[in-house]
Amino acid sequence: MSGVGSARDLNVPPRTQVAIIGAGPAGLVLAHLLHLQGIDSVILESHSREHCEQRIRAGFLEEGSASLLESIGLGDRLRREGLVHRAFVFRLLGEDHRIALGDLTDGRGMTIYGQEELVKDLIAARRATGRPLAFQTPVQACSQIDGHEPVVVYRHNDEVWELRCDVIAGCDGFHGPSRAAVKPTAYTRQCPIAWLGVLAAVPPTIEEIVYAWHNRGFALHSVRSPQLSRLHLQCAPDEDLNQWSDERIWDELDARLSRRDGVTLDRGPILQKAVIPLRSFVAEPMGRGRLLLAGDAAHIVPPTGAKGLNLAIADVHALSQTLGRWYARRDDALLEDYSRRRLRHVWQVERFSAWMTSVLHRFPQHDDFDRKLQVAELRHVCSSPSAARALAESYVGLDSSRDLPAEHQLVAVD
Ligand code: RFL
Ligand code: PHB
Repeated sequence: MSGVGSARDLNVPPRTQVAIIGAGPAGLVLAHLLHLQGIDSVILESHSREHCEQRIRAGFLEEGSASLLESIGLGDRLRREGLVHRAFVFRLLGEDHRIALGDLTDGRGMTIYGQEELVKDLIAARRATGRPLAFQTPVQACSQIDGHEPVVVYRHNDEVWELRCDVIAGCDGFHGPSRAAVKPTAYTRQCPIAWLGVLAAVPPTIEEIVYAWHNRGFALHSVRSPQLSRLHLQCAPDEDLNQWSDERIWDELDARLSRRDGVTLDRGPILQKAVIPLRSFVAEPMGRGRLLLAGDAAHIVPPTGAKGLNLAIADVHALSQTLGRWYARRDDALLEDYSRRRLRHVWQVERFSAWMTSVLHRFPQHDDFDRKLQVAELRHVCSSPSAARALAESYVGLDSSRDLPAEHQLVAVD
């Protein structure tokens, strides 16, 4: 059966103030920020709760993201269990160069807390509010976004339903349907490389986060908890995972992360492995009419800079402020300003993520000259205090363009 109305067994009403598509970090944090302002919302998510809570992805939170979560009552477990790192290492031809983030900034660092753990906290917080969060309700289309009452069409149990609202928040990730309704200009850069990402049940051998430049390709040593290591190897975008036994993965990590003193990694069971594409993407504008995009639905950064989750949180922080003002004044120009306000920061983060990606990886088109330039660039940022400071500021998220009011931002002149 198809119908206009609501899927009652899900507790989804036929109308709400803000219809949020996607229960990833963007959708869930936005819902909580709106709840605190007394704004009603419905979250529609295509997957099951278990699927959302088990998806291994990001894990690095900037201080700005962690303190926002804390300030809205979502930071208890994060502060208790998160691991704070105030430095990282560039391993260059087996030689370590430490970037002391804390000393180079105002004491800042990154909090390591698995995105899947954050999503569990966010879902529990949403449930506690009693407001609707519906799983297994894939959205098929967004319509009437240029009018006063846009409509979200979704499926549940082979039935099609409609949800009417004031505003739609497209928080449905890179592959979701909301961006198509906006019809933005897409700025894209597809990298000819990817990462083989691994989660291993072994305490991290190295205490610090290590980014290794190596002739065999890039490798990253990271952590998720005192018992879990997170490791990445540069690979081909069409890499066949069947060719990568656990032993081959550990051997390759040892080869690329090798130190002059010959210390190797402690090995343990590999719990999960996946090929992660490296791409850069920005949709401009980040919305149209009554449909606004946030998080991966609007932009993608290659994972090298650890920024995707932080951008998603910064977007929805700005979006919740925009919606708060819009409900007070009902001026649609405020909705248009959201995109202008965010894009300057988004492009700064794209710049930083593309830079990290370009200096650390071995690209198919690179010749020896390019490789020598990469080494020179890395030596420069490790030895010049001002270059190191600029890198540290971008890494911890002190971009000057973050949250500038729209009137202070550069707008392209046609
Ligand atoms: P998400 O997390 O993709 O959530 C979107 C949600 O929308 C749902 N959805 C739909 N729901 C209803 N109807 C539809 N038709 C729908 N289509 C999709 C999806 O099921 C999903 O639940 O996007 P969001 O919320 O914008 O969050 C973005 C982050 O997930 C992402 O940027 C980060 O994970 C990126 N990233 C990292 N970011 C960091 O800041 N630090 C890191 O260390 C970091 N490491 C990573 C990463 C991403 C990785 N990926 C994508 C493989 C490591 C990895 C491995
Ligand atoms: C990760 O732990 O997955 C990770 C860490 C640092 C990065 C990117 C990814 O820069």
